[in-house]
Amino acid sequence: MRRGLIFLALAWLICGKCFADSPPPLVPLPAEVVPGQGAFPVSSKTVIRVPSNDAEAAQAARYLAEKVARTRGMKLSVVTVDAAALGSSAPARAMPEIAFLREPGMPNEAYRLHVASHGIQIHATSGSGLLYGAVTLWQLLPPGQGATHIPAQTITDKPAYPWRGLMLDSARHFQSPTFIKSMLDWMSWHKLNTFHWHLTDDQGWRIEIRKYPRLTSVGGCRIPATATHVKPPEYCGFYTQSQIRDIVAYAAERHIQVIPEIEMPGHAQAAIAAYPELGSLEGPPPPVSSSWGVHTYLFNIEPKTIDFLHDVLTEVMQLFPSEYLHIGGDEAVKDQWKSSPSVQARAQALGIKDPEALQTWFTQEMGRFLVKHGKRLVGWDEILQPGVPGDAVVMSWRGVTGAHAAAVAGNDTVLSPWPTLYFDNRQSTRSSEPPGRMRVISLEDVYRFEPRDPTLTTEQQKHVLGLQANIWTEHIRTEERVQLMTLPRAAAVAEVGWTAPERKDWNGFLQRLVPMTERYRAMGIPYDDSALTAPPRVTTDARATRALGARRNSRELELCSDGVSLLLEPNAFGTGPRPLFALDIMNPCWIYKDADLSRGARLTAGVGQLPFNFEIGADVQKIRVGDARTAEGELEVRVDGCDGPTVVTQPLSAMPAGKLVNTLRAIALPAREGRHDICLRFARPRLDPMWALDWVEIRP
Ligand code: TNX
Repeated sequence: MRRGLIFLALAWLICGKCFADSPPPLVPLPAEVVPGQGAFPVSSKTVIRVPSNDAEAAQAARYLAEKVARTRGMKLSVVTVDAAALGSSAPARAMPEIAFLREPGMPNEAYRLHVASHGIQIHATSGSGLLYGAVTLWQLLPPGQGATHIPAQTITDKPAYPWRGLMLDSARHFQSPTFIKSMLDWMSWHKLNTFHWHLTDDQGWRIEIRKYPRLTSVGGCRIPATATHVKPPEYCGFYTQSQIRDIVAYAAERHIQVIPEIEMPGHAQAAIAAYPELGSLEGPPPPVSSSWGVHTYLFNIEPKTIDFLHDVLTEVMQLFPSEYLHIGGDEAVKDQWKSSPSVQARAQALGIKDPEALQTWFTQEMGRFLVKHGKRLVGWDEILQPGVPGDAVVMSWRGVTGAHAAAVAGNDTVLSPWPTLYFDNRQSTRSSEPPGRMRVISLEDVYRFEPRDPTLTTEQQKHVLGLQANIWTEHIRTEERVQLMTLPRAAAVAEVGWTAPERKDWNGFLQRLVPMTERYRAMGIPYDDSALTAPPRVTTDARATRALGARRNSRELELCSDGVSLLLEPNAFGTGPRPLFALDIMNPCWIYKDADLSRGARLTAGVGQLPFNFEIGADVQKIRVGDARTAEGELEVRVDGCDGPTVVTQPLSAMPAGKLVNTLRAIALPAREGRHDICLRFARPRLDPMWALDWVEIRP
């Protein structure tokens, strides 16, 4: 399969004309490609001409030149000329050249790229159109070295949706400004135009607010949770206002709008840790959280707190020119509001009876403030309640029903539904997948996501602005892993958002992705190649299971249940390799399939510990704990199912200091005829920490 793809790609590159049926090396697929006669020679002598006094055209030209230098080793020069001279005399010039030209009347972001043997012209009305023409032209040049030809053709192109984005969570884990810029750059290669930046959450406040320095000096640091006895160093990070301005300018050069998200009234624990008077309950202030999940801390609704939030938004608005500003609004469980006498009193004074209506009041309050400053409010789909501001944009994450309801109600909406567009889900079952959620959301799953809702009227459909994928980073600790989780799935998001649905074609996309991944490699950007390599092993197939061998890591075992199944790395505070535990935190229990017990067997296992740092509300009651008979608990082994009596129970001892995985003493399994599934779980004395299996080996 892979070889086939590479062959096709090579064939196209070498002989564009003879393989007229093979797809152009473009992602996303343009609206229309019409082949022409001949080819345009590109060499280091090729000149790019832009009209004088057209800064955006110059920017697009420099972008093209810089990309070609990186992936083709050629330095094209950019020359400005009088606009009138540019269009008319181009074909007559001695040297073939590339020209950027403004043409009135084209839709926003649209462009036309005309490649002929004597010259290339990129026409657009908008600056974004000029840039996208440059991106397409760059993609027509295969990565490699030196002079080459581009087959003659005319590409007429425009996007299906105006909102094609990615959300990055920089609160749970922090990424450097350099990384953010590199992400903006590769977003631009895909014609993605919206970067939604999740900057505040329970676990960290990451944007400098001059008026409230404690937001970052206190709210920007947390002490990570750990199961080891070593006291962990603080985890800190925030973006200064000057770094943010620099990032926003870098994005603007790539025609990417940056939409900041400041979470309220929930996901506010870091802010409340910094300024306890913002909280809803009396008592000692909380720490910046080191847990994941849904927290209970909500901002109170005192006028002073509203003023504080207005102040914060004022500074935020000065940094981000985008017309949109995201105020979160998700997962605001109302326990604290319900039990706070002062919140209740204030709600009563406002004439608001129930806590849900109170959140709507909160949203309206912020919406009014933003409108006054020429901005539009964006919120997660929880904001969609009677009374939601009419110009608010609803981001549908609990499936697509929020988007439907918003469009029907006349609100603009953006699709980012769990689980398909949640890139904290792994993309294959391969053992090399980084930590995250265990549900598999493959490249194909993302590609097949269909934003069009046929049950909406044409008028209502106009409210669907587009889509974005969300990269939540609870479990995505490093920048490299952000890349691995995002690419190439972001390419699928780009095509779903850009290409008209009737032109979408999974197999064609996979072929066009091959040159795209060559660009990733040429630019030094890591990506996940699971979709481009052999299909993963299917562990339910008995033969495949046996092929795993006697020793299997936890990803190769089956989980007994799928409550909240995660791939988790322990927090370790050195630089060495860390194990990766696959487990259901609601029920840590694994099945080793198909073990030969006919002559009895020896079971050995490597075990480790993880902190239980999950805020899951009342669900915590469902977790079985307190069933241990010894101080640290026992590993319980059962045969054929997890409900029967244990065949062996192995007491556990405390983890040796400095170790992340401990090998248990071998356990003898009694002889039984044939092959059996072995169930392994831990009897545990307490919720935190959790025992986890790293690997299991069963041999006769
Ligand atoms: C839900 S999606 C959240 C986030 C989490 C995400 C993944 C949404 C609006 N809220 O706070 O990071 O699930 O765990």
